[in-house]
Amino acid sequence: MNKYLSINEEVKKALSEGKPIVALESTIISHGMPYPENVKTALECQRIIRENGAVPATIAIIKGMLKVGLTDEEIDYLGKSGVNVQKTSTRDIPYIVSQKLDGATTVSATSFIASLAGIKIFATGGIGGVHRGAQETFDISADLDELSKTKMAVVCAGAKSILDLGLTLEYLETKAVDVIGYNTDILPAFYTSKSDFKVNHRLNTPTEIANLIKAKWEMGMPGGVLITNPIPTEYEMDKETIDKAINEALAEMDKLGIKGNKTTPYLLAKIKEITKGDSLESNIKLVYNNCKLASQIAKDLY
Ligand code: PSU
Ligand code: MN
Repeated sequence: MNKYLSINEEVKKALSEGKPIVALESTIISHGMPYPENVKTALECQRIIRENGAVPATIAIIKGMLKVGLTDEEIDYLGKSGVNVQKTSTRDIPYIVSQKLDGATTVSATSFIASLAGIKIFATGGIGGVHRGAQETFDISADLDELSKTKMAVVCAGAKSILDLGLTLEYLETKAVDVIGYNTDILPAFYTSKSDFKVNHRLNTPTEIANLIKAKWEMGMPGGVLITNPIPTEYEMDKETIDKAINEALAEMDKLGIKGNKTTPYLLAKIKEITKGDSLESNIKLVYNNCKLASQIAKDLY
């Protein structure tokens, strides 16, 4: 066993018995949502995964240990600490580990740690991508490169238009990461079920998705697969309202000069403020929907 890795008993047992496991990230807890909704959502995600026949493995770094499966107390601690816990992307892992610090892991760092533990699939809300204006700033999330290197199937609700969706798709093609639409031809845009872009391939059942993932890995291809799952239409936001909120938030961010890894958390909080909490409600519902789909796919992966 990797001396940096600490896997809880439930996940260890599931790994040894070949039971389906679904990983969950922790930046969504500390930086993605306010307290106490963040903690409530994280616990409910675990419940939904169990209800759908899989074992949840929420991932973070605690006192320098790569933790696979957190206690409720650890989840509460990350939720309460919020942005005071270091947002940890893959590049930050060696620093956090060697300094024995706590880190909330992003999609990239969570994928890396989950795959060390032998987990194959991971549910989240939204992944990072190519930011608008990346031609100037080079701001491209490490989530995309991690997907090209690490064997992890990531279930998300597409990408928000705080990102440049067209460039995000191009980047993923360059990196040989397939973008699957679950029951849709259109790339979902997180708060809304549709965008102006198409996914690469549409698949209509969890089993077909699992078969694609298995085919990729059984052929020895490196990297993961991105599964985009549209927010259920009853929970989606009005396109005009959310576009306006996103543009307002982006303009405010430019004015304040916010850059780098503070961008995504700032925009999420600002959009929530502008929409008076509606965006948070949609965000929570789409995460639950992704936990369910990831569990269904997981059952065919193991
Ligand atoms: N999108 C969300 N909620 C989140 C994130 C993205 O709707 O919490 C987090 C995820 O952890 C993701 C990270 O991996 O932000 C991407 O950050 P960056 O853009 O700095 O790479
Ligand atoms: Mn970035």
